[in-house]
Amino acid sequence: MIQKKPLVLLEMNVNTTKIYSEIVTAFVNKKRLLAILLDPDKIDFYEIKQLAEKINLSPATHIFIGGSLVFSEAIEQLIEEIKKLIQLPIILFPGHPSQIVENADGILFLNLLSGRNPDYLIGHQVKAAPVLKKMNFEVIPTAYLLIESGGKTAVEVVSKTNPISRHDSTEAVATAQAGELMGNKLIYLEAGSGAIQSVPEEMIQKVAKSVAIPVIVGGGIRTKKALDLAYQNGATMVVIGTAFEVNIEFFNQISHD
Ligand code: 1GP
Repeated sequence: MIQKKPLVLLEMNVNTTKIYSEIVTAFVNKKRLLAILLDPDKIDFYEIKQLAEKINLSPATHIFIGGSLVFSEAIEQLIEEIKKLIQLPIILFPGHPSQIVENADGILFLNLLSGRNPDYLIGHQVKAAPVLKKMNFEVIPTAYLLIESGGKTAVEVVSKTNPISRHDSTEAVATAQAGELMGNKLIYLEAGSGAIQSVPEEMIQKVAKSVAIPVIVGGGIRTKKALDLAYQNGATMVVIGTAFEVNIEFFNQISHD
């Protein structure tokens, strides 16, 4: 006999694809999405108001929260403060299952497919899954591909994985396609936070053409030109963190076309 799902579970599944639906709409309509990455370790809580004002005046569409080393209390507190000042969707971009907190709007459920470390392919996901199933927020499975960027990045060190060579678009395409076929809903091409070189244009273009799901590009984007090129080559969303941390006036440079 087929058991009926309790109503409460059905209700939990309603409205849990809003963030992804909006990303797909942008993908279909070739609209540009911009996520600002906030790392609780690097943010001065006294300057949040000024930061929020800049974000509210910028073309930013999403806030990503995460970092390689931060703990959940700091993340929860940062989200609480930001929610008072900014209306944008807040998405967890976790480096570890311990960074999952309930007051975000959603989470990128990352699968580090460029690497061969089982912890980042399935271990952390197994730890996180029971926690996420109890939470009523959106979980977006994301194929996460680390791309060589001219130096060792925090993701490389923490995950103990090798990035895909920046000259090997064939490997990047095959990995992205495997990610799509495994059921991931997004491809994230990551050069690493503070990367010396961002993901090569040609690689973005080849990957974006090879899959039917939106591509996110991040890491080392510091100029309006690099931002525009990422979109022109097929990125639906670009993620920027360091450029704003180093120079808050960078918001002014990207605010007007
Ligand atoms: C890192 O892709 C993001 O995960 C953003 O990188 O800090 O270099 O902008 P940056």
